[in-house]
Amino acid sequence: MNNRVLIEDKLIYFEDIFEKFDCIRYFQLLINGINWQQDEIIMFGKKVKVPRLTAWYANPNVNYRYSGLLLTPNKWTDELIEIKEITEKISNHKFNSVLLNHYRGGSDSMGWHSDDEKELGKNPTIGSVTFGYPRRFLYREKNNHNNKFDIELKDGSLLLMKGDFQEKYQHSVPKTAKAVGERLNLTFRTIK
Ligand SMILES: O=C(O)CCC(=O)C(=O)O
Repeated sequence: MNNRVLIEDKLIYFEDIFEKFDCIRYFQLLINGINWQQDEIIMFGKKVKVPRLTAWYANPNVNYRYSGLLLTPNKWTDELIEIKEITEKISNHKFNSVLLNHYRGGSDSMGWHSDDEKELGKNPTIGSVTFGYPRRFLYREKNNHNNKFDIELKDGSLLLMKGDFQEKYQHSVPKTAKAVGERLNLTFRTIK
């Protein structure tokens, strides 16, 4: 397993935390077994569909609020618990929830944001696991948008965001015109 520090104490990238065989197995189990939904949010007074599929799995009564949506938890599946335990071991942190994103192709995306909701507390540790087709993950300083970086998140990788990363930086997964395959992303979180 290779690990690369992108910003000291804030952003660490681990390549190949899962074997190829497990990447394929988890990808199939998650695509078919997760209760995917496409939420609608209000933007500039209009209802718009979120440009990806999402799902929220968590311990009982662990709800999550973002973009005006209240997510109530699905029950953990066996494979999500396995992936969570591997992520916990590497990050040395316990998680009680996961937000899943399914990018069906290049026009599915995630806009600029920080995971800084109150429920996550100060300096949250978030473990972001990728299965499937690699996509570019961009991050930029909140105070200086020209200070922008990117990293390609590969199949079977873990990106650990911690310390004041959410306070100081924003991140996004932009649309792409390239012919890309499907990608699943799991962000393990600890709701207070
Ligand atoms: O898909 C990704 O790599 C990013 C996901 C993300 O930013 C989020 O769930 O908040």
